[in-house]
Amino acid sequence: KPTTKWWKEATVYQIWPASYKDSNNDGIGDIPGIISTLDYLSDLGIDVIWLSPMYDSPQDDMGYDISNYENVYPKYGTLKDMDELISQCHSRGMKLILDLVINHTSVDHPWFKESRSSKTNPKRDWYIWKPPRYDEHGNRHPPNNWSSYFSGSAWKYDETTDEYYLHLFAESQPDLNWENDDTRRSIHASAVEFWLKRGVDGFRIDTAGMYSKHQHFKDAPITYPESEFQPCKIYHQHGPRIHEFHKKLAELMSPYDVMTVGEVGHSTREESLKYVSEQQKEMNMMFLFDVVEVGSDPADRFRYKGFNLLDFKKAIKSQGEFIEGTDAWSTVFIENHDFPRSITRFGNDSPEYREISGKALALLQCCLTGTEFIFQGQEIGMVNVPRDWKIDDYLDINTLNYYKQFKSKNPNACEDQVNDLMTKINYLARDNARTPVQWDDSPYAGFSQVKPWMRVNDNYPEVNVKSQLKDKNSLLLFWREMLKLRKKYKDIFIYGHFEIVDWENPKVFTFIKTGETQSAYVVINFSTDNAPFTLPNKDNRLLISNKETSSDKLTPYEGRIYIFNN
Ligand code: TEU
Ligand code: CA
Repeated sequence: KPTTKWWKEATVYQIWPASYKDSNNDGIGDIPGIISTLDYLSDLGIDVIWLSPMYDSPQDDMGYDISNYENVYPKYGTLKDMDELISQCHSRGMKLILDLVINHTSVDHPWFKESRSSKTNPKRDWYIWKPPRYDEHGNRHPPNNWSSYFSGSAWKYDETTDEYYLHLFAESQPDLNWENDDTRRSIHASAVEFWLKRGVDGFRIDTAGMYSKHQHFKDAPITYPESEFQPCKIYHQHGPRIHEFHKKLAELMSPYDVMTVGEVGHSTREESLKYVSEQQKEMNMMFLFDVVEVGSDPADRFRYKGFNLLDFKKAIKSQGEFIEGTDAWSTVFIENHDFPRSITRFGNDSPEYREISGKALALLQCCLTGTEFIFQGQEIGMVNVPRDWKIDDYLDINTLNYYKQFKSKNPNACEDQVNDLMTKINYLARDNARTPVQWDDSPYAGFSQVKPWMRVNDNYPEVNVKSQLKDKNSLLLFWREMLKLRKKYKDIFIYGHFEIVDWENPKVFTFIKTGETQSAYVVINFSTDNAPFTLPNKDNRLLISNKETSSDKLTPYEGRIYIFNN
């Protein structure tokens, strides 16, 4: 039986500060904007806010390129605003966790500026520098064939010292060298302890499996023969010293009552347990990508194979089940800032089914074991941007690099090919999650009174907070109710045992959650057809449904929860 902890039972809400709420009408979200909505979040049932990077940054990768851990990006506010946010959260019984981005910094961080200045600079070894490789014609090449997650080589040549530095992400995000003791000590003091002392309640730990690189820096095996550069996860994910590094981070946090959730993405059960088993004393829980990557190729986010319910069931099962019978803990999430909107991907974003499929997903998510995470706008059913948006409407460096790479490899691409590319981008780009939150139906959706930094999704007149607060049948109020039920029946929903009943059914998802004395029998129709389903073979009562029907078939996207005694 799992031990109870506040962070296991918490509902966490992720805020993407640039797009959340603009208080001073400069078109960019900010911390005072967040503060102005804390009652809204508290009414929704939120216990913890996870704030995506609000640190000082040139914003090449939306703040995941940090130039100063100990200050706030001026357009978002000041340290004083952060103190206010922390105390306003606490006075409502809510908590605040920050994004801990310590695999890399920005090129603008003073540490990197020193490091790149000369080979003898004391901070040279704080980043990962390697000499060029030359071919038989004397042409210069990167030290190995590793590809960056954001397209192209993972190495950038720097003229000043005639060497390359490693950047697993953007060129402007050099990887820190965790092998160096001073580097680690400075990361601890600047990124971790500085904020713990200011009162934050924990961290979402970015790229938590990547700090320890294999030191041989060999060429990666060929995954895509047509490409010059190759995925290199095997040489930087779960590396030799990663658990030593995490144990130290956890030790720094141990005097405080904080929660940690690591972004790990992919790992085997055995590997996962090393990070999140309680006795390992590393992280409390982690994000695995089984569910958010259903249908896509983990090595290339824009290669998509399509959604089917069986894969989805498998992903939900495997992402949650690795903790069964252990002292570890897991997470439940179907959206974040790196993935497209869940209704578009797993539900149906046509006007007819948007709301009902959103409720089906809310119902599902609130039944699953682990700490619950909701991404801003998910609670009102924000969906992907319209297909007719042009490449200029997309702003994410990941999208734009991919587009540029396509254009340079296919200079003569015909219209159909470009259309195909735009269809993939529209479906899978991170930008889909990053449009301004739709607060009301005024111009710019009540996010701001001026034109926002990023285009607002065209559907804001139909999809917004204000109208849903007034409508007792709205998705927003359904979320509120589901979050309450999740806590009321927490031994079933938060801590219970999960069992899939109908693996082979391509339309309906049926599962049982077993609690201490009662269980839930959950049926959800993931299709646009009326679908037959079976009831539990025990006395039961309907706990909740996302639709007022009582037919013996499930209507499209209808979901129901029945309760029975064990
Ligand atoms: O993402 C790291 C990560 O694991 C990537 O695979 C991520 O899925 C990315 O979207 C690849 O397309 C984290 C942050 O969540 C992401 O926003 C940052 O861009 C990245 O780190 C670099 O800091
Ligand atoms: Ca602002």
